[in-house]
Amino acid sequence: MQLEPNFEDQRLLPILEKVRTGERLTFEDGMALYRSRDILAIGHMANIVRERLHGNTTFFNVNRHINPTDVCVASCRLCAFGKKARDPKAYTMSLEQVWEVAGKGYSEAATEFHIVGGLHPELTLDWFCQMLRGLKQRYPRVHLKAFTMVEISYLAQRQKIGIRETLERLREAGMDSMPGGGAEIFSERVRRIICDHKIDGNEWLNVARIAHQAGLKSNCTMLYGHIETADDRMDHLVKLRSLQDETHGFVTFIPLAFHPDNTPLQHIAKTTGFDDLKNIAVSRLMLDNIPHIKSYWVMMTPRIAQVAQRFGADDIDGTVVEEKIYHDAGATTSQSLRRGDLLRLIQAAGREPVERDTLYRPVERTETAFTVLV
Ligand code: V47
Repeated sequence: MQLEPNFEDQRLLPILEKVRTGERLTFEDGMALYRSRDILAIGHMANIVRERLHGNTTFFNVNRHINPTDVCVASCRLCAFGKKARDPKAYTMSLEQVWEVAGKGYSEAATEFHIVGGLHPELTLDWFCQMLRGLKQRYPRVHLKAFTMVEISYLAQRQKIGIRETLERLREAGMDSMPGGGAEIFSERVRRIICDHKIDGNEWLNVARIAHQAGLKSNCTMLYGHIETADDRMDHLVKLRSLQDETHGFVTFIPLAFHPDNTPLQHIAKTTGFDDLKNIAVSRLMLDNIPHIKSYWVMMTPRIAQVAQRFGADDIDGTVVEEKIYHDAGATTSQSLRRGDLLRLIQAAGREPVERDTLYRPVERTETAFTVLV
């Protein structure tokens, strides 16, 4: 029996009809969703799609973030993490430190290292290849999800070789897939203000396209809650959807709320729970060809990330262990959650937790070991 929802915003009813029949939503539909305050109606529709795709499952993983350096040649106004090399607070790990840090700080074996960092003017492609090789040697069963499209473009430019060759060399050294960061928002007007030193939106999409064509999977993100408009958000989502029609290489979309503290944009108010849930729901409804929507607990707080599991999200990210990018920007969440904490959050939301590897294969775990079930 299908329950008839009681929509406060009757203008959303034609969208409900499309959701029910699986018809693709248009840019204008997306704008109607962003304009509406009927969060329960929007969440209800996103939940229909989420349950159609993933039933009652919520995915999580046991992962560790590694940020080899915060030295960055760019000075993006959105960022509190990047530092100039001369800054006494800046750090760059040695290869040995990266390999050592990778093994620290969690009680259960991680299945994924999430590796991103600043655009360091001296670390070479060869250094990063050595880093990956050393990680694979020491942790052969751990998936290396490494380098944003922005880092790839910078490494290629410094090495004076193409994107494809840069990716091939990193892949040969052990890179298994790529995270979704650095996309920010594709609008050039906004990028000029929040991240004018970064590659433009087209180049981000172009690197993603080349990576996918080379057989690499990646995630994608959108940074919201700064100076962008609803039009900018919709434009970003529709561009990701178009590329995905072409390549099918995106695995997960992660909406990222801007954290203003310690950035030159710290006068901007933080996003609210309402906005965070709406972005999860709207992205689930618009990105009909991207399999997973992640509510990243570090950014949203565990509480909102949990509720998001009923507003379109099917993933809550992982144990993380050591998070720097959001914590430098004033995040008050803890740096790490234990596997048991994630299980409790998911179960309390009435969802069934499934531990996954990076590519969403289920993981079975005993006290000391894990097996990826293919
Ligand atoms: O690339 C930087 C953003 C990203 C700030 O792929 C900021 O599974 C908010 O991409 N406030 C890093 N955001 C995080 C990221 C990510 C996280 C979890 C999972 C995955 C995945 C990817 O955070 C950066 C940038 O887009 N960022 N500074 C800030 N002040």
